[in-house]
Amino acid sequence: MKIIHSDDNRLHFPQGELFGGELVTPFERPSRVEYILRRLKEVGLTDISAPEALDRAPVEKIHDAGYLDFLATCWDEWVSEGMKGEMIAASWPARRMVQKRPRNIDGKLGYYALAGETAITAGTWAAAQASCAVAQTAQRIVAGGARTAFALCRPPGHHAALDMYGGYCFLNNAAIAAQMFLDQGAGRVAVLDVDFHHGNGTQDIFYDRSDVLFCSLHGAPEDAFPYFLGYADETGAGAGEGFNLNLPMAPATPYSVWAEALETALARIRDYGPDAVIVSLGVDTFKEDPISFFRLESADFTDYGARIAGLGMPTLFVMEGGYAIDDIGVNTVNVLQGFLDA
Ligand code: SP5
Ligand code: ZN
Repeated sequence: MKIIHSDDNRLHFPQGELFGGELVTPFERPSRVEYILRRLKEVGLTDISAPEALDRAPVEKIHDAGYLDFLATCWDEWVSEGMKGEMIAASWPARRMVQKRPRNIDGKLGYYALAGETAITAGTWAAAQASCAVAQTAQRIVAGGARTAFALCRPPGHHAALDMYGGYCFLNNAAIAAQMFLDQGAGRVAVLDVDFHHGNGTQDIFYDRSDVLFCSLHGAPEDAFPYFLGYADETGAGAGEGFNLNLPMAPATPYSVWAEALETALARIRDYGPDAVIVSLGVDTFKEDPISFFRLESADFTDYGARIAGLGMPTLFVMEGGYAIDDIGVNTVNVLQGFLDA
């Protein structure tokens, strides 16, 4: 299987993530990619290449122009305002406040942030664009007739919405890839989000559309980030009614229960009959993940990779989360091997 990866992911590595009232080394860090690459090579998945240049057109269909301009210019503006640290949002347009973009850089930061844990640094925009190019290049491989491809994206994307970053995400790589399939002539695309966290960005982007089915398995919003989206009663709106499936699950959910939810999602995807499936592949469902609460074991990742293969559909894997770094390589590659060996 072809694997796409960019060293430019390293350009995004903030020193601080706001966690428990402290600034800690971010869970979402460059070594995640190194561990995955090492494991890919160990098992002989060595068809790894760099991405082609970013195509801006599908990015502009998924994200707001003002938001993209903000991402491109915010660091320079922050520095020129005399700020000393990394960009971390601290003020939001909360309930009963005005949803207007301020002129002040600190205000703009809160306007475009959906969470405060994610810092922006000098290299963030370059890394986010490289990550998106990785997804785009892998998308073209699947669109060109390959059974599958793996976009080893970093930073991840599924929390990024039309005009919001956060949850370590800036550009919604999976959503942009879905848009590309449609622009190239696909009638329907399914996004299967198996990251521990709800893919709020992807859901929001396609919520009122029927040409993209979004199915997500995740920690219940009462208990898990992003907290403010991901309930089971969010089923789509307008033309998109019935094309959003949320399967939230409780703390300590074991694989037996998770796999049942996966079968529910797979049945919905079969029924939908998409031309392609995009898997938002987060392995933070692992029992040792430091910020998540499901109980999957490494062998379970192989098992569910095979179940996804059972769809028999062209499948693009797009890397999202996973923070148990010692095991991230094995768990990620197990999904791919489970798929390939099915
Ligand atoms: C792509 C992705 O996986 N993003 C996840 C972003 C999560 N950010 C907020 C984490 C808050 C974690 N609080 C967990 C407490 C654990 N004891
Ligand atoms: Zn996650």
